Amino acid sequence: MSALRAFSSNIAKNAVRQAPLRFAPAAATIGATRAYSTAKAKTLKERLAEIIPEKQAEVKAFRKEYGNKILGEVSVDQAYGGMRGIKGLVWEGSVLDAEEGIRFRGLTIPDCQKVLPAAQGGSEPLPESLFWLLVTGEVPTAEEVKGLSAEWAARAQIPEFVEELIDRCPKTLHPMSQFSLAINALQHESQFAKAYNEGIHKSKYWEPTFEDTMDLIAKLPNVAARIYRNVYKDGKLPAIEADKDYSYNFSKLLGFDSNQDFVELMRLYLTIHSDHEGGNVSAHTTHLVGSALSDPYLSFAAGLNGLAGPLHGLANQEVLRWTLKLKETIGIDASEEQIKKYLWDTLNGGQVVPGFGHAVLRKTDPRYTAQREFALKHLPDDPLFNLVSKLYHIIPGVLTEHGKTKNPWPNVDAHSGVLLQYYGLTEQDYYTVLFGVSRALGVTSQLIWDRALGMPLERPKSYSTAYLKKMFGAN
Ligand code: CMX
Repeated sequence: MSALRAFSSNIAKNAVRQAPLRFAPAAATIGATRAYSTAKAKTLKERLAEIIPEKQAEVKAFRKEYGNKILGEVSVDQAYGGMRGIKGLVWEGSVLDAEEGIRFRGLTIPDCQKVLPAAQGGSEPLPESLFWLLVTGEVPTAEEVKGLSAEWAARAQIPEFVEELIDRCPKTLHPMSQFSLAINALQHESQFAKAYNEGIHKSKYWEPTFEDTMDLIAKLPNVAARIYRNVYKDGKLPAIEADKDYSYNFSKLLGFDSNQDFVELMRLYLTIHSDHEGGNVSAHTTHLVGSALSDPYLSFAAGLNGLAGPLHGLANQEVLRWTLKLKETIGIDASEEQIKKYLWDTLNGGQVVPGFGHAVLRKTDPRYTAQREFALKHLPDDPLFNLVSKLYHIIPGVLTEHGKTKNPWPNVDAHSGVLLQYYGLTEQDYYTVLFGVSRALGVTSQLIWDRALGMPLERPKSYSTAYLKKMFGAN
């Protein structure tokens, strides 16, 4: 029997998250019906193997009829201006609307909080369920998510030489550099690289890409937590628990599992930082490098290096540094006037206010709002959260008056630090590593589709200024 999986907000409202219900997000690009059976839950790979031929046929038919339609023109300013607004990428997992923010396979963050399976006793979505959604376009059942948690736990161990490599890094090497180094070293295990060397047929590329992706994601907590323990603690790590979810295990490796609220924060954090369509630096880089058929480890490591930039993921570290400096300089109870002066000093010093502005968004980032709501629920009286709230009410006005930024509203990075501080994860240089663990879910799920859809080598055209001038007859 076939079950209609049309998503509607009405269904979402009534969704029982632990029940085996299926919803197809409105914007999902995968077929609208799916055989429903009570048989044993399929693994993600089994489900994907069913979906891929349908999607390949859908894309082929779409391109046949609409392949020559025009997406847009490109101006000289856009070529010099970071390619803002140029429509030239396909990204299946999520689409970003400038006003509304991100939708994962058609679902907003509040939708995800309603319909994606949570942990027993918890209320935030499990990142495993988000990964399933990103890869398949379908809301998984609780049973399917449990299977994925178990699979990741089973694949979590990292080779000894990678442990030694991390252990040999000086504590002064930035955690993101250590992270990138370790992911490059994990490439030793790549099934895609091995299969390619052995002459795998291109129609099968997606399979070792999927295996690498699953291994990579599974191993991230052991890599990331080892860096944390080495740099900030005694270097000793506990073992992963085979029957626990990804976020619990990651929290345990970091040393924060005794606080259920922290584990819930990790589930929310790892879910909402995962994907932000394809044009942002980490996503685009991973996709670009993958287009050369570099395996998922090499591709993701390249994306991480972009995430480590202060205008991208590193901003979450910068926000906390900036906020703590403000607190130190003018006090946590500073008046609105004092805060405004501090802001103008930052702007007049030729620096950006970290955590505010966005290349695409033009409203408050819903990822900021989700974290704010978490804070209102779990730490409403925390003095630093109250300062962040105060800044939320003051900064957009000052940035608007400053008149440069196209978006004066906060982005995701403006809120994460204060939550982590509250639970005792105070080492802000480490924050981008957490972002990176989450970002792996989004960028690697796209890599699977890149290979399944036969995406070619990416190679846009460039010109020199001299050539452009000649093109338009400029002096
Ligand atoms: N503070 C001060 N000035 C800002 C600003 C901010 N928060 N945001 C933008 N501006 C300035 C830009 O630097 C630029 O100035 P110039 O014309 O002198 O070069 C001008 O406003 C126009 O920029 P824009 O078109 O609004 O923004 P961009 O698309 O160029 O850049 C971003 C977007 C995120 C890099 C920018 O808003 C910024 O630097 N924000 C602070 C850093 C930050 O929070 N980054 C994290 C983003 C989310 C993420 O990727 O994780």
